[in-house]
Amino acid sequence: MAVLQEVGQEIMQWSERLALHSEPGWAEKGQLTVTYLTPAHLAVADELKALMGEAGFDEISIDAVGNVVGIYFGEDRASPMLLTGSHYDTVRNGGKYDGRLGILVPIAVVKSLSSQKRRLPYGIEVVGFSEEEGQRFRATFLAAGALTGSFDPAWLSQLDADGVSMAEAMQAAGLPGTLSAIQNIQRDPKKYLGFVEVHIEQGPVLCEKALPLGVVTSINAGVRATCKTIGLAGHAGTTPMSMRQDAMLAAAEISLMAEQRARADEGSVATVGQIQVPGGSINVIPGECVFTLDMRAPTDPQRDALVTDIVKEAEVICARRQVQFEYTEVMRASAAPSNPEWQSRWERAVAKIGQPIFKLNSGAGHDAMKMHTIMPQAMLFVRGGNRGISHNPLEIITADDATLAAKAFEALLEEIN
Ligand code: HGY
Ligand code: MN
Ligand code: MN
Repeated sequence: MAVLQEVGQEIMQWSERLALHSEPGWAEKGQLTVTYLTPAHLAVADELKALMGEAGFDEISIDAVGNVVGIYFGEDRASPMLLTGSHYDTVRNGGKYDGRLGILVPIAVVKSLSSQKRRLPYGIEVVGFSEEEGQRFRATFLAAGALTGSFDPAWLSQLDADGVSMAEAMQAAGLPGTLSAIQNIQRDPKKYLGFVEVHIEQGPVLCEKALPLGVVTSINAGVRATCKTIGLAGHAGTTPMSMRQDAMLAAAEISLMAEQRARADEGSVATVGQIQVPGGSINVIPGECVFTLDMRAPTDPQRDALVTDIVKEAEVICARRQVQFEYTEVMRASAAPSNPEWQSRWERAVAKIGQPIFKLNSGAGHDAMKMHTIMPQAMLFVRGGNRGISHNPLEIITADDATLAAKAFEALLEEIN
């Protein structure tokens, strides 16, 4: 197989091309926000379709949940497929490489194969997953969920911040927006060799080790929840401190408790990413506070203990403050250990291109953890610059590391026999 020369520059250019599309209110500030089925999201899907066309894919389509699917057949169209890809939606004011790098690297490798008119004993199916971040709707891993048969029908009637249901958003985007159409795109694992995903590390380890690539051993388990504390709104000037049922202070105490509890474990994390006092006023004691909890750990039992302890202590805090506590779990994902054979294929591929083999687990969630539920999977991490910062516009990689990722992917293909 021809060695991919400096394809990294092209991948960086493609990343810039996708990053041209951002949502109003963010784009004007030069910030990247692309959430599920907005006009910016649809524009990115079109760009991915065009890139796959330029790369010589045999079949390109957009499926019932907005995934962009490119197929490059093997020697025989009936050959089994290697499934790969990542997501193209972003968090608010996110980075250009989270998810997208994992779509662009396999596109670059298929482009190289196609330009050599080379066919492998298996096909390659690249999926640009339309939704992984759970931003517009509380439906995380929605796209991978559709492919694995775990799309929750209740998601279709979920409303976004503007009161638009997911089904309406789908229909407005030209998608069927029906459960039957979504169930039709479930993948039959028997047709696939497995799932591999290239992704930026989104952490500081590879940067600190001065290594361009890392092989993922496992993806951490996670739970996300929306919470509400309900106290009693009151006059900020006349209500003595001893007579308050301050919903925001309860939430604040819960946040600090969650931080302390997560610190108590090796590898556990807990984050309050959103918090607000709906309809609050500067001179009113908050009667209500809504906030989110994101809790993760390397194993399911450690995660479950973290969640149980935080919820139990939150209830104690609220009882003491005479505040009600409401907790709604919106996402639960089990830890996803890499399939040993696919992990060792990545290790052999990294070694083959002359890079050190470094193994690490993933604190971030990925589409691979959903695909894990129906087929063997393993991931390759690419070093992030700026100490691996991510979910932040400072997220950055180098063209050289992107080239190495493409070469490792190409070498992985040679390991499949
Ligand atoms: O939150 C995560 O771990 C991923 O970036 N969606
Ligand atoms: Mn992300
Ligand atoms: Mn991601």
